[in-house]
Amino acid sequence: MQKLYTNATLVDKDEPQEILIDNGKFTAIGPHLAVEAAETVDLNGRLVVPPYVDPHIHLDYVYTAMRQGALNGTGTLFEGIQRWSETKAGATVEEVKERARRAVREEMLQGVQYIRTHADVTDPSMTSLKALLELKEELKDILTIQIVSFPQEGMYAYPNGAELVEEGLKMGADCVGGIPHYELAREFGEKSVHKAVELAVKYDKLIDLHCDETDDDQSRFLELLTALTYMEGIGDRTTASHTCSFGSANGAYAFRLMKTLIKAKLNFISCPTENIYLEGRQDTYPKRRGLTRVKELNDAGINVCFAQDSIADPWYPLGNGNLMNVLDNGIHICQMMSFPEIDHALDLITTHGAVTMHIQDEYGLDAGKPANFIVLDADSPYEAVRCRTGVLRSVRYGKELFVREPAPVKTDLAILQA
Ligand code: 17E
Ligand code: FE2
Repeated sequence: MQKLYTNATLVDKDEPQEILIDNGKFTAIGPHLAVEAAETVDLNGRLVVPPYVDPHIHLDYVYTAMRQGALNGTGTLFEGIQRWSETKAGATVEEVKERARRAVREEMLQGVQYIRTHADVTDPSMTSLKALLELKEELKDILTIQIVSFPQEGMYAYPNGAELVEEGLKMGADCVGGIPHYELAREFGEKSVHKAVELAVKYDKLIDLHCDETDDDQSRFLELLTALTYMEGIGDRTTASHTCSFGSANGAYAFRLMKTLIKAKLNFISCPTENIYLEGRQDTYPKRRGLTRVKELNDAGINVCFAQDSIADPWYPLGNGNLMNVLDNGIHICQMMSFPEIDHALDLITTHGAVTMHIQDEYGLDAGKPANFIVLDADSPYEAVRCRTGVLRSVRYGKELFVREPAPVKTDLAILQA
């Protein structure tokens, strides 16, 4: 059955556009399609963009921040890992799924249709991974989920960590994870990066490492990850998450590494709300922001995107799956607010995330691709970002996942009326 959306505003198009959908796919997009569809929806000039992508979240950790013993008093990454380690025992597949479902609901109701989640595999029972694999299968028609086999407590710092990561890949995880800056010595961090690349090649998986999530400017695992994946020809299938230390690196070092990052086509994920909160904790004043060089990476044409990372877990007490909030924080912290940057800011939570997830062939508003999109309550990208606008509609394979009416306001005051 054909369905036609009319009066859509699209990024970089001056005229209102029509969007024709048939059989779950976009069949045509243009100003005057001159077709009679079985059903027509007037979008009243609202902005249509591809769905939000959250390429980095820990769905197995969500809503555990208030648990007995989980409180992170120092607000540091390392205490977060310790508190998680002390409180993670005893989880069941059903309990993890229950929490993950709640987070998925929050994210989806704010326009997310693509999620890459980490699953902690430093747990011989593999409870997190089992839960998230089941959830991925259950939701596959309405939400794309990728799973990272992630050794939260280290490939080598945790007994058999590397074997557990490999086991996770055999069980069906999509990406190899790692956390080199958490290993007990630099040499083990390096060994874990080598191992991650070796496993990715062996099992034909993507790579997404928690890499250099520290203010220590001597933490330089990004350099090794880039070199190894470049030499294997899999840089574009590789993601460096966090890379906070790159924000503390000296200019001469960054200048040189930047060249290799471009050659390797590496992807970057920054989690602005978490890292502005977790980093800078050993600084007095001046206090560093703790984020990687998002602006400079983006200016160099390197693929960089933003992600939520946490919803109420031992690392971060807030978070609600609202990628617009993450974006708003990110562009402030990274000083990406020239008018052209604001006009393109939505890329950081849409198309750039899709490139990171390596799903660009099926993602975007193009004829022939799945008819997945969201409608924002704004008539331009600038207004959407300025007003941190909400999502009015989320469409997946041509079907409405939800429609939200803007809440009515009662007032007699002329000044408050449009
Ligand atoms: N685990 C980690 O290593 N780093 C983080 N930012 C979170 C979990 C949220
Ligand atoms: Fe993370």
